[in-house]
Amino acid sequence: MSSPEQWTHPEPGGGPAATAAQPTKEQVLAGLRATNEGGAELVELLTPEGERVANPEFDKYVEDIGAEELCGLYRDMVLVRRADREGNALQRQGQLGIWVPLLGQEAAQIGAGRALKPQDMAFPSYREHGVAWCRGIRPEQILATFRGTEHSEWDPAEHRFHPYTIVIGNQVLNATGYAMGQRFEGKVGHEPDAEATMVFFGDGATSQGDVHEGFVWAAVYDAPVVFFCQNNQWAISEPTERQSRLPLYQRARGYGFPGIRVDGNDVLASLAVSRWALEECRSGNGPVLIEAFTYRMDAHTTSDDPTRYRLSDELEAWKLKDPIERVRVHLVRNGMAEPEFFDQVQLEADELASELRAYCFNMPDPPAERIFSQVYAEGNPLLDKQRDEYLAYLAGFEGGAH
Ligand SMILES: Cc1ncc(C[n+]2csc(CCOP(=O)(O)OP(=O)(O)O)c2C)c(N)n1
Ligand SMILES: [Mg+2]
Repeated sequence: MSSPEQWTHPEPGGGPAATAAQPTKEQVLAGLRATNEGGAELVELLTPEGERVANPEFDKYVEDIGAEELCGLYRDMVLVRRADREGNALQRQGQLGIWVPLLGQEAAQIGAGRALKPQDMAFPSYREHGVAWCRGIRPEQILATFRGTEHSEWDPAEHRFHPYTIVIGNQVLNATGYAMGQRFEGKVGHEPDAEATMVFFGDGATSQGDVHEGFVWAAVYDAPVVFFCQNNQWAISEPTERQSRLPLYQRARGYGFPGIRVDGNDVLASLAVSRWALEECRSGNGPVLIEAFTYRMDAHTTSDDPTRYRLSDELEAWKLKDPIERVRVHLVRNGMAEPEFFDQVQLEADELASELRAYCFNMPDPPAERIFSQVYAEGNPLLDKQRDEYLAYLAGFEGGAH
């Protein structure tokens, strides 16, 4: 549906606003840009008040979403939020080394995750617990990464979901290379088996060279990759408006592929736009950049204290745009779900939380020698020596080496 013309030539009259609002004098002096408004270009199908708004371009991508399917998306979001809150609590209880909260980004992730087909490949950063859920990964399988006992507890090939990447932006290169491979191997353009790749990264990651390089390579090789940027307004303590002079999705124009901004707190819009973008890629029209405009409602990680750098009224304003609440209101107002449904989901969330806790408390400590045994595929004399020394050292303690 997209043509290069559409994206590379500005519309008469200036086209989409370069910035969502005029910066104030103070912002100009501080070098800030007003990118923190959603702007008129935002694709939204469900308002924060739970009203369904018609969208001639994107409605057709969610035609199949009736009451039952919307209830399913609601359930997904409630369950991943609950697992996320439990992960946070487990870190506070000393069970995990760190936790990276997804709070507030449920709609962006569930919409994108449910748009993926089994044959597609996904590359997450470290906050994509919602996408992991959609790829059939149990929340328990995420714990080990944050306990520091496994690099990844799932088989990336089986789930078509790469291990978490902590190095900012790096997965964009991996995903672009993977998508180039999909094209070279002829996996693009032949329905119903055509494949695409989707890669997840943050607003801050767009300042990394890896992301720029990924965009360039994907563009010149027409790689079937959807770049899914969750603009949660913050890169740790750095606000988005300090990182870009224009809304992030507009950067795509410079690379020659479509960029689109979606309300990342609207699960329906995220699903519709992601389906469109993946379809573009599977049929050979990739790549596509999606900017999901959302908000990180919790700290960057459990090691961070956001009260040091942002005001609480910002969080209060975003609470009114809560991704789960708007779906609940919509379901209730339109008689699409009975009170029993909400009770049932609540019950399921409680069960999930208690299973997650029990699993975490019973996780075995890996043997100390594994630090050495998984470095090289074959033996290494220097490492063997270090291992022997270390195990002898541990054996000197009461209880010995584990
Ligand atoms: C290459 C690299 N540089 C710096 C860091 C430290 N770091 C960890 S998270 C982060 C901010 C990322 O922000 P964003 O891309 O917006 O993602 P978010 O955490 O908001 O989801 C930084 C700078 C890192 N992990 N990797
Ligand atoms: Mg961010």
